[in-house]
Amino acid sequence: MVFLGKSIVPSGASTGAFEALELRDNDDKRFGGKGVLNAVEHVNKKIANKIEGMNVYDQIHIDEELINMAGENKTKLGANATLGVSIAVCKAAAESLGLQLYRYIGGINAKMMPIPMMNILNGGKHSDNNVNIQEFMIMPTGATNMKQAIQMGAEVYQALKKILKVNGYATSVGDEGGFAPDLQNEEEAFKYILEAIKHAGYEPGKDINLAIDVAATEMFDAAKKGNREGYEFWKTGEFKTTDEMIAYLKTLTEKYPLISIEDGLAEEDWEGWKKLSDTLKEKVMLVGDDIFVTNRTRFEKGIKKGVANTILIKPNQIGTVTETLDCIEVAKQNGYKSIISHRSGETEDTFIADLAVAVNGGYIKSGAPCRTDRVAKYNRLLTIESEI
Ligand code: 2PG
Ligand code: MG
Repeated sequence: MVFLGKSIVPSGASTGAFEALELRDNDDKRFGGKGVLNAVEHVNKKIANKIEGMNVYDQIHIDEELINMAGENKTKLGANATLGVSIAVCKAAAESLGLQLYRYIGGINAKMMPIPMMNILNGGKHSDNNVNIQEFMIMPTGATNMKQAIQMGAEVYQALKKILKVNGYATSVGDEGGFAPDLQNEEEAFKYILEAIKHAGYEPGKDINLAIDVAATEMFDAAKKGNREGYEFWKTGEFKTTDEMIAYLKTLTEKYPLISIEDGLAEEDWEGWKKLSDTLKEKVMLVGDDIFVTNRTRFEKGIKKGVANTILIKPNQIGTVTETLDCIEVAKQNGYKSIISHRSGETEDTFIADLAVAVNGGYIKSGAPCRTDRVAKYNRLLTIESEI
């Protein structure tokens, strides 16, 4: 019998400098240089030659071959090539056993539905508006199950649409399906989201909490372009030093029911991250995305330094299922939380939904309850919930 495993890999707009290489052709005549013929050829030739005939259940050794062949940062093959194969192997294995993917990966202990972190207002690199913070998310922490969580999220999302409209703002959406209006400032985003929560009949801070992804590496890079070291809110021009950023983020946690801050500082601002962690680690989830890039070595460095308390898990930042699972394992062993995450450039592939349940991860970030690429993951979670 032949069993098929198929996967599609995502791509990010605000990528960390330390992510594994996403191989693009850079041929200006095709897709503006974004073509992936070379990566596809690596899958069909080099990788196929190597792994054909290997045991599909031996994910670790197949991934080991991919890691060895791809070299440092997966530059020889592209992490898009290796991840596509790695996930396809995993899916084919599950399929051949007649098991759902989450059950194959997680075994009999896969049982915990993650809390969705729904990005309902987009800024930063994910939109062309004037909002500097990249993501404003709602977390339906008061929901007792996924069905209720999705309902709460969708109701708040629709309420936010009405409120923005009434206030004369655009309700077109950004990369992750959240609204992308031009606002007076970031605080207005919080204000309207809180209004939307109440309008939908929920209590902020009780039924629903807030999370942000500052994506501060983008701000750090913007400041650097102007020969300054610190953080430039590049869409509106304000500048903050690391200490000022920490103070700013602290203020936000005092003013709003904010329970999670991702990338509050830049990917190489380790000292700043340490200070930020000492200031807020006990109070909120401090999520490392660009600083850790789902890379065990960088993550372990952070753990040693006492940086952050949560890791964002994006399989395509590292390029194999095994390395992704390793990071989640390291997080568990060190008392860090994991958030399984999509990318701003997503597809209909729902691997991350199964992964989140398989590892009892606790959290998933998959955008707004809008646009099929985002909703597909939430729908998959609803299906999984009905099974378990
Ligand atoms: C992030 C992600 C996903 P991107 O920064 O966390 O929300 O965005 O894929 O653009 O890196
Ligand atoms: Mg991020």
